[in-house]
Amino acid sequence: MNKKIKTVVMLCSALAILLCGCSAGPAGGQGAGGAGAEAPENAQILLRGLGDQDITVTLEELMELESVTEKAEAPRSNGQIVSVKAEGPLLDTLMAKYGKSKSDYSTIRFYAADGYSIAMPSEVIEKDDIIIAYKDDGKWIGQEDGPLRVVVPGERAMYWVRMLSQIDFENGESAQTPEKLIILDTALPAMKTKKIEINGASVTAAAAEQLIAAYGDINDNTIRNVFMKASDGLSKNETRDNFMANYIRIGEDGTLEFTGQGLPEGMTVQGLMTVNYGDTAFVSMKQYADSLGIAPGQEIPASSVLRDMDMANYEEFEFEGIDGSSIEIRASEMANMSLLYDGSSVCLAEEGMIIIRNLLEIEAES
Ligand SMILES: Nc1nc2c(c(=O)[nH]1)N[C@H]1C(S)=C(S)[C@@H](COP(=O)(O)O)O[C@H]1N2
Ligand SMILES: [Mo]
Repeated sequence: MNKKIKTVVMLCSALAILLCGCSAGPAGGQGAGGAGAEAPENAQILLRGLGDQDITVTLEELMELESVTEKAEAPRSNGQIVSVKAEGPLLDTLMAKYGKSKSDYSTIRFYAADGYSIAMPSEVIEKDDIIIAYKDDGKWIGQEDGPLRVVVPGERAMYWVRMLSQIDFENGESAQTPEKLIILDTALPAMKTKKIEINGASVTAAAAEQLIAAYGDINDNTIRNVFMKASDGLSKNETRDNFMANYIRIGEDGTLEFTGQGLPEGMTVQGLMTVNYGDTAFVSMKQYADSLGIAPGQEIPASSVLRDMDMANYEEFEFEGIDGSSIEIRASEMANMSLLYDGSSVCLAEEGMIIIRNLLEIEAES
């Protein structure tokens, strides 16, 4: 047999084995055979708030549930695309095993082994398939992303929690109607700030806990969640503990960011606009003006600020400056009042005349 013919024969038999493997033999690749086919050991998640007791669910138990396989893509905050072919049970299927459904809860919070966590709001919970994926493209999900990853097709990648370790099922908390609004553009510069290291850079920041100690009820332990919004429309619900342990970074131009040493980057809130803590709300007028496309120096009607901060239902307000000067204004007299943000400070003005400089707070009178 010459060399050429020998090669052809070898190719033919290889092909025969391949064909045979495909049609009759054991499935290659992801099944019993292929590389990396071993299921990860000791993979499990903790479920809290689903029953009276915490529940541990192992990978084996997840694999016994009916699974789905869905291709999904989502943009990261940096514009890159995360793309997966997720395989695993739906959260619905897992919850049904314990006699519960997603509609029993207003918030579902996912935690990961690297300290990342995110609360999924009811709009997202209701409409979307939430997959507890154990495989991506037919392969077990590696350590960096798994062994379990949440995948929510059609939703932003921040909900796609890698290294899933725990799920908390929560009820009842949403942002309260504020009684008091603190103007961060005035409050923060007057606070003791710190230099903290973030990603190797030293930045100026105020401890969230100090901000709350100064303006909110720090001892109110009924408050479990803190609500944040950014000027780009992002809204976040953080546990009180997590909020308190972190910082509000103050950029050179007054831009705010919720951040902290050791806080996973995906949990930072850039362009922080509002914070709701119990019945105290905080607003960055810089960020608020940005979100509306209002240039510095332009008047913003006081009534629209109050409406946007969900404070339109009160009859009277007290406006107070950082120097203690104050004025009471009835809702019916609000038409001539406006807030002026000049790029650094905020004033209260009546028909363009400044009444209070460095406005610190607006309190609803009852
Ligand atoms: N465990 C964990 N999961 C996480 C994050 C994280 O920091 N830790 N970041 C989230 C954010 S903000 C994004 S945009 C996506 C990024 O997906 P990728 O890590 O596959 O690139 O993961 C999400 N899941
Ligand atoms: Mo992100």
